[in-house]
Amino acid sequence: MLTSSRNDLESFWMPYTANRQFKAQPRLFVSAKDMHYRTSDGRAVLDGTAGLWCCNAGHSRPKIVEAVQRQIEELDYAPAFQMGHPKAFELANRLVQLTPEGLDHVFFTNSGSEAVDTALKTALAYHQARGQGSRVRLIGRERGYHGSGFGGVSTGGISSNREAFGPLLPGVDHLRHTHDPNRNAFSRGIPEHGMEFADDLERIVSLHGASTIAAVIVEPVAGSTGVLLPPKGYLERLRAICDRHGILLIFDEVITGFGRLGTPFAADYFGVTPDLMTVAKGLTSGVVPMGAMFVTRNLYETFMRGPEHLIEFAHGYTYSGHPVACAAALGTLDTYADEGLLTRAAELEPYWSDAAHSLRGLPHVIDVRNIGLIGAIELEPMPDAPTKRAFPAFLKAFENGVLIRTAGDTIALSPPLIISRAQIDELFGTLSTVLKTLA
Ligand code: PXG
Repeated sequence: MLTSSRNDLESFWMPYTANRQFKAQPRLFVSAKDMHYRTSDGRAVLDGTAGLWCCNAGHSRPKIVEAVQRQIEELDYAPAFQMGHPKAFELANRLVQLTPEGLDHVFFTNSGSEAVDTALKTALAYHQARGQGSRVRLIGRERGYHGSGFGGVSTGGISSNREAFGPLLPGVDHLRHTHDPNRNAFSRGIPEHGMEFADDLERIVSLHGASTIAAVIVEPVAGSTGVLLPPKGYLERLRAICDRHGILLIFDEVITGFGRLGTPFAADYFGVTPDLMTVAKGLTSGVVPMGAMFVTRNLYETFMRGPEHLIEFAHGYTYSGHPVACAAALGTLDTYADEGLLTRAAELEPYWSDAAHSLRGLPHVIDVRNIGLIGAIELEPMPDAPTKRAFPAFLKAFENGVLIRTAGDTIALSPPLIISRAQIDELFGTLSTVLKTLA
């Protein structure tokens, strides 16, 4: 039995966690069902964040649980290289029915970080295969998050994730982020102002030359740095500039994929189709680690031109398309289909938006923004102590039975897509109580 004494917690070096602070005052979940976690001291906690933006179908859902249990008994593992198993092909076929038109080939990974590194490598290798090997630059965006691999950290734009790790990948440049609270505070849905931020790409092309640029990677909606929305027309403009200059556009849909915005993918929501798309999280509703990269037929076929006995793309993972992950993903897709979850956020969006914006006017609230089933409440930072205001809100909400996330001084909400209206009320009701008590 795990207790909360300091010694029991010492060995595990926790990811993206203030280890000493956590271990002095631990918070442990021991079970979960549907919309709730249960803590080690027996309290139910409403999941306002779908775990880490991943449990889109809710927790311990029967079809997913059964699929995983059955799969482990039937086929625990099959070699991923030079061998296959039926569920990987079945899943690939199911997924490309769901993805935006044109994205019809899929490469499996085990996480979002791996999906991103896979996409960046694919972009480079694609240009090389077409005789445009000078296209080696990768363009990311300030405040972007693309996971923790070197590719994702290099194209990502979070200084605290970058500064300890040396020069990272060479030849990377960044667009400015699109968060502009002076013009867009308290937007409902897509903000009006800032389409012109996309023109940063033209400036980067002018600076380096289009013939040196392989790809641009952006999150359609940036999650990790506090929910940064694309202004009206921004993604369309980015797409047009990429087309003009032969640059590949990569959408990192690790957070936005699988119904978060009320459409299967953000590409559907915005009507902009990238050349490559990365997903993870909602692919298995967080049950088994899995990620994926989707590419267009043209991109895939470019790799398929050499001698047939040679490996076309020297890349992959021991667990690419792991049978248990594939089973979890198939059970997840069934659950999404049975319950209409990939479009449910669209039905709930007006209610969700009203609930979120009801927090306007509470102490320290300087912005509220929302899209699909994502909400963000930005708090005014304490003078000289950024991030210190929001974290106590996380702790107090947890004490009051609600799980939220904080990114800097922004509270981010992204519940499972099965949330009820009454639970939306509970989530924002608790948050409102908490905000009134903050220093
Ligand atoms: N891309 C994006 C857009 C992400 O949001 C990753 C890649 C990396 O995925 P993996 O599976 O390697 O972790 C992510 C992950 C948060 C939070 O609270 C966000 C993520 C992970 C943990 C916390 O914002 N995103």
